[in-house]
This record gives sequence, C-alpha cells and structure tokens, in this order.
Amino acid sequence: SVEASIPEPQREAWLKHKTHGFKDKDGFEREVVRHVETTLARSMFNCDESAAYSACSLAFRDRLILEWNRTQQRQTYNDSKRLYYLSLEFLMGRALDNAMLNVGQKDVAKAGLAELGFRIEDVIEQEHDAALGNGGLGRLAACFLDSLASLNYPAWGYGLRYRYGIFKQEIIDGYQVEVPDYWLDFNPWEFPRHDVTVDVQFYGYVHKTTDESGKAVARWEGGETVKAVAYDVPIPGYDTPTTNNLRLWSSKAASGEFDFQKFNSGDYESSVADQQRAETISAVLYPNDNLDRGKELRLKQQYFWVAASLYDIVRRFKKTKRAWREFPDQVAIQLNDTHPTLAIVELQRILIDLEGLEWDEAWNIVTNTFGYTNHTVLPEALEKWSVGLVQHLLPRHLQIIYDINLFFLQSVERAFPDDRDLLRRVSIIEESQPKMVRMAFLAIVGSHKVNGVAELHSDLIKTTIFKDFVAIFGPDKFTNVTNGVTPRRWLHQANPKLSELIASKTGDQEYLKDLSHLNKIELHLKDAAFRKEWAAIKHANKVRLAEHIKTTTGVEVNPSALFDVQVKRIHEYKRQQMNIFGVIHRYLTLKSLSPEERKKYQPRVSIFGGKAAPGYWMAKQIIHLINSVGAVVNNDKDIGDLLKVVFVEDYNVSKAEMIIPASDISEHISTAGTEASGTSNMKFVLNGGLIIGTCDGANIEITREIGENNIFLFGNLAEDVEDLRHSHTYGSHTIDPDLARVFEEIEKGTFGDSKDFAALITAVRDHGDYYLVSDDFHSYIETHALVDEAYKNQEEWITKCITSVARMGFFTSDRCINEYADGIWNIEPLAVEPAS
Ligand code: IMP
Ligand code: B1N
Repeated sequence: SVEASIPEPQREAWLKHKTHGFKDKDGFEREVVRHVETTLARSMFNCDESAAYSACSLAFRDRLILEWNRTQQRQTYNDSKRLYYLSLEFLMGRALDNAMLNVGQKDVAKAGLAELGFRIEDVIEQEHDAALGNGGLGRLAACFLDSLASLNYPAWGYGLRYRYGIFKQEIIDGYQVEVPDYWLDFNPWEFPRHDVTVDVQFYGYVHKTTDESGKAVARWEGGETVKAVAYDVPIPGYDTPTTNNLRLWSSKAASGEFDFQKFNSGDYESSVADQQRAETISAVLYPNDNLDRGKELRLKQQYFWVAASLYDIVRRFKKTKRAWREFPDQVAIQLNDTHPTLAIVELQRILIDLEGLEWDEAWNIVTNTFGYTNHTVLPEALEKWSVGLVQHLLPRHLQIIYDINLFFLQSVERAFPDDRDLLRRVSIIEESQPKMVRMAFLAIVGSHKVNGVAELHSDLIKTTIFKDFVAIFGPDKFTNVTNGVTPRRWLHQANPKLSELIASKTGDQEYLKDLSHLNKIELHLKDAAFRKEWAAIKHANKVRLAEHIKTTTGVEVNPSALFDVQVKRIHEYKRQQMNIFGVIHRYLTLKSLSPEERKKYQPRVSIFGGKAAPGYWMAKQIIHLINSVGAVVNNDKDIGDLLKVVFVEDYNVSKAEMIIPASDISEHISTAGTEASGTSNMKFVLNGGLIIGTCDGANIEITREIGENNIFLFGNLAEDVEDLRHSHTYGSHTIDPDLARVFEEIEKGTFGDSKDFAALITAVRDHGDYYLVSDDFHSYIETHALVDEAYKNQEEWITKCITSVARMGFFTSDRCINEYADGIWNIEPLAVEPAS
C-alpha cells in the first residue's frame, strides 16, 4: 500500500499524527475560528464577511489538499497513465461553493456559519471570480477538469497564472469601459510551489556541432532565461476520493549573475526593468475570443507555458525509469486549440537534442502522445506566426518545424506524386509575404487524433479547412467529441431549488453523476404539484435576476414578462446586432398599434450581456446601440412593461450562474456554420429555459435529443451560406423590408446620433452582409412571434421545458470526458488504491 512505502522507523509517528480535516459542524467551526484567529490574525470582534469567506475557504482548502495528497500518492503508486490538458484559458469562476458541494459539506458549512453569525449566501458572494479565460473555450476547460476529477481520471491541467484575468466591464454612458481585473489580493485556492521552478530560454542562436561519436548535434545557446514558478489549484471531484491538480505557471526573473552584476554596477533601473520584463509574460490574459492578433508577447506566453509544462511532465515520466518508447503509454497530452502547439516541437527537441534519440524514434513518440482539439473555423481565429518572429524568439524550434514540414511534405509527395498544388496547400509554412507558420497544420501533423466540438463542426473541418489532411491521413484521424457542461456547477450549484426538485423525482442525487437519470422526470410530466413547483422555481429565479437588474441598472422589469436572454461574448458572428434590430422592430410594431391592440402583446424583457474585445470596434458599437435602444424604450410611456431592454454589466461565470436559471428563452443565433458548438445553449436548456437558435453547432444535437417541437429553429442552413454570400453583390444588395424599416428609424435619430450606428447598418446594406443578418431577419422575426404565442399557453410551455430537461442527459461533460478517455487518451479511472 501507499503507507507501506514510508520507511518503518518513521511510519508510526507520521501515521499517529496524520491530519484529517474537519468532519462535522463542530469541527468546521473550530477550523474557521482557528483560521480567523491565527492564519488571518483577526478575532471574533473584527471578523467581517470577507474574513469569514477567507477562513471558510481555508478550512475547505485544508480538506482538499489532504485529498489532493492522497490522490497524487495513489496515482504515482499505481503508475497510471495520466492525461495532461494544456489550455491557455481556465475560466473557473468561484471555488468555495463548488468545493462545499463536491466535498458534500455545504449543509455543515451553512449551519456552522449561521452559528458564527453569517449567512452562507453572503459569504459565497465575497469571492472574486477566477476569470482566466475569455468565454466558451476557457469555461469548457473548467468543466472538463470537474468531470475528470468526478470520474476519477488521473489528469492534470496546465495553464498560465495571469495576474490579470479577463477585464472587468463597466458601462459608462452606454459604452464599454475596461477595468483591470486584479484578482490575486487574497487567493486561498492556490498553493505556491516555490520549490517547483523551471528555467525557460528565449532568443539566442543554434550552435551545430558533433558529439563524441561524431553525430551531428544542435545546441541552443545564448539568449535569456526566465523562471517559471508553479502554483497549484486543487480540483475536487463530486463525491469521489479524487482531487486532481491544475498547475498554473507564473513568470519571474531568473536571478542570475546578469541582474546581480548590473545591480552592483549601479545599473539598478535596468536590472529592475529586466525583472519587470520577465514578470510581464504571465501578467495578463489576452482578451480576444475567436481572434488571433499575432503579438510577440502572446507567443512568449505560449512557449513559456509549454516549455515549463513539458519539463514537468517529462520529469515525472523519468521518475518511472521507463524506456522512452513507453512515453505514450504513460502520457497523453491534449492541446486545447492550437495555442499550445509548440509543445509538439518542444517534445521533439527534448528527445533529439537533449535525450539523444533518433528523429524517427522521437517523432513516433511525439505523434502518439498528442491529441488536438479544434474550436473554430473562423479564418481570423486560425493562428499563424511569422517565420521571422519564431526565428528570433525560438531559433531551434524553427529549424525543427522546417524539418517536420520537410519530412511531412516528402511523405505527401510519395503518396500524391506530381500534385504540386497539394504540397503548397498543406505546407506548414505558408509561402506568403512574410512567410507564416500555420499552427493548425502543425498540430494536425504532430497529433494522432484531431477532433471538432460538435457534429456539424467536426464535419465542416473535414470538408473545408482540413480537407486535404483527411485525404492524406485518412478519415480515422479526424473525430468528433460534442461538448458538454458539468451538471454540478450548471444545475446543482446554479439552481439548487431545481436540483432539489429533480432529486425528489429521480429518487436521489445520482443524476448528478449519471445525467441520463434526468429522463425519469418525464414520468412526472402530468403531476400538477410538480409542475406548479417547477414554475414557482423559475419565477423565483426571475425575481432574483429582476432585483439584480434593478440595483445595477435602475430599470424595473416585471418578473412575469417573458425573459429573453442573449449573454455571450459580443461578436458579429454571434449576431447580437440582429437581436437588437429585432428588438427595434418589436418596438416599432408596438408603437404602431392602438393601446387596445397593444394589450394583446406578450410582455418581454430583452436581456443582453457580454464583453467586447477591447480592440473590436464593431462589437463595441453593438453594445452602444443596445444601451441606446434601452434608454429610449425603457422610458417610453406607451410601452411600459410590454418591452424592456437591459444590458447586464460585466457578464462572467458568477453572473451566468444567476442569469441562466432565470431565462425563459435564450438566443443562440450565430450565422449557420460559424459557432463551433456553443455551451451556454446546453446550460440554458438544462435549467428549464427554451432556446431560439439557428441550425448551428450543438443546437442541432440539442434538437435531436429534445425534439424539434421543443426548440425554436430559424434561418438559413450552413450549406447555403457560401452561395448566399456570393449573391450579395456589393452596394446593391436588397435587404429585408422590415429590416430596412429598422434602419430608417435608426437613421432618423430615434436612438441618438445615427452616425454612431452607421457602421452597423452599412455592414449589412453596403458591405456584403457577411453574417447574413438580412437573409435571416424575416425568419427570425416570425419565429419570435411563434415564441410569443407559445409562451401564452403556459401549460404547454412548461411541458416543453420539463420534457427538454429530461432529455438533456447527453450534454454532460462526463460523457465528453469518457469519449476522450476511450477514443483519444486511452486512460482508465483510478478510484481506489490497488491491493498490494
Ligand atoms: P456561449 O458562447 O454562449 O456558448 O457561452 C460560453 C460560456 O462561457 C458561458 O456559458 C459562460 O459560462 C462563460 N462565460 C463567462 N464569461 C463570459 C463572457 O464574458 N463572455 C462569454 N462567455 C462567458
Ligand atoms: O470554443 C467553445 C465553443 O463552444 C464555441 O463555439 C467556440 O467559439 C469557442 C482564440 C478562441 N473557439 N475558438 C475560441 C478563444 C480564444 C482565442 O484566443 C480562439 N473559442 C472558441 C468551446 O468548444
């Protein structure tokens, strides 16, 4: 057993004093008071909610770290194959509520905090979100960590410990203003590991020489070194013995003679500047979602993180004393998009330059280790780095990339002789001016599996951007793993009352571990008391959101109105502009009606939220238009409660947990073929809201699961998008008459100076309407009319909601993780220590 591995003479003392963490309410209170009085150096006389949060978190952290230790011992002792999930983003949100629920001690904490004079809800609210991500891609990584631990898979996450996460959004005079998100003031959820550091090299040159045996070797020399320091974040599984690790790297100046000499020679300023330059690497998350800007600091971040992570992974492998060829039997590395693609090159470099393996033997290990997940087909998001920049920053890596490309193109040429154009198309180096390294192509060539994140998306990558690679490698290398979300956070934590009601009908909380059990609630579809309670829970969630809206925006909304929600990053492809044009259309319609006729209309609240990338001007114009429309509509006496338009400031994971359970209908209306999957669509349906959406991403599979009567689909299909775009002749494209009427009203100045919104109109009317807003507008408006009608029949509406929730089992991230584990990683769960 693990214990038997402690040498006999010391074993007794260690086992006798083993810590166990609190077990009951009394123990919990004791731990909280101890942390208040010693760790925080405060007392019962000055313990406010913030100190209560800190102490409560520390009490849970202590428990987690004990589980973490046991998990690491178990996995090492068992010599399990591990998965390493490399992601530049982990959008974790708050940790305390999640830790309490996963450990199964929320009731204990609630009672304990109450005895100490605190309400658990207020304590939970003290926590700052860990917002190390932009949107769906980062949150997916967080859901995956929850599922990996909840399914007992031996797995580590590797990321960057940004000092500033995604910016905080303020809305001032209707415009977005960005405020830095400094979140590390007090973070009880991380363990600094000052003993776990890695030196990472940049710049310099390559020295070619020969070793003793006369073999040619390359040495990367010179340049500068930066230190990576590990910070560990424990990831508890839900009701499991597993607590996995998320390791985040922070950059620090390598304290070498260099700085010291400068310092001594009086060059203090420059030695400080060097230090700041090193620390800049992990300073800030790039705030772009679905956009690549090719900045040098971003490439530095990527290599810094990849080099430190691989060093760590290789070090752990070496401890097993296995032969190198067994590396892929012990290690699976998943690349979350192309951001960590340099890991492929770095592992090849370690194997051939540092460990002395032959190229082919090394490359075989590399390609059997990596898997690559693609998350987007948008051309502006596909990563490319200029050859010059890679040469400057990572000279040895560029040589290896050229060699990888050479061997790859040679193999393509053998299989497809005389197809020069194919070689040009699939080359990892794009022969443009300047030349560029195509990271997605490198990721495909260096991995054994490539997956998309929803069926449509996985089909699209095979027929469009990666078509040639399917011909070269065969179709089996390409696969689909439809995204999912963790029901622990996105149902149990976000919507505790609904979770309780579901548990009362499914018999227990097993459905949180096996979401297919949700289907049991369909048997209670006709149970009047159940339905009544269901409606009451939705209403209470809406009341809570209405209160938030009132205190943050001053707008009073009626919780009985239909809540229509679109919260996600602001992007032209997600088409918030179409939504707000639709709202204007509704407003104009209402204004044209007599007061009598108006009364027949379904009252609505249009709720928007989401951040625009700071440099994305069009997205910022969309936010401004939404707020300008709100300012007019919300103050129009003719309209009253029939229509309200609100923009919820600073959408983040915690806000999502409040907003999603309060939605009646949510909008997932991307131009068909552009949204790879979407994950909030799943969260909304899981929380008893219906959706209006295009045939895009996971909407299609949601429809397949819940039935087409339970979803409001509209708009053109992905297969028709290209032809439609071609049919828009620039300058003379006839737009939908209802939309033209909306434009006319904006241009009249009804919502303020129309110059502010001109770009949003011309994009559709004069610049080819790339996102097909006009083509889909009519269908969109008509479908919203169907939503109004459906909502009026509350009994049928509730039937749709319950039926949909019952059929959402497929969309748990547990299902995704099992698919990755079986089809890509080849790893097994490890829940208990093997018998010795
Ligand atoms: P989707 O793009 O609507 O599928 O949403 C992706 C998920 O990202 C949401 O469900 C939220 O959990 C999370 N998220 C957190 N903050 C943001 C944000 O600022 N924009 C978009 N998504 C966010
Ligand atoms: O990844 C999500 C999907 O559900 C969404 O449909 C997809 O848009 C999102 C560069 C991205 N794709 N690409 C990004 C983020 C940051 C960045 O710097 C690209 N995000 C997505 C999960 O699969």
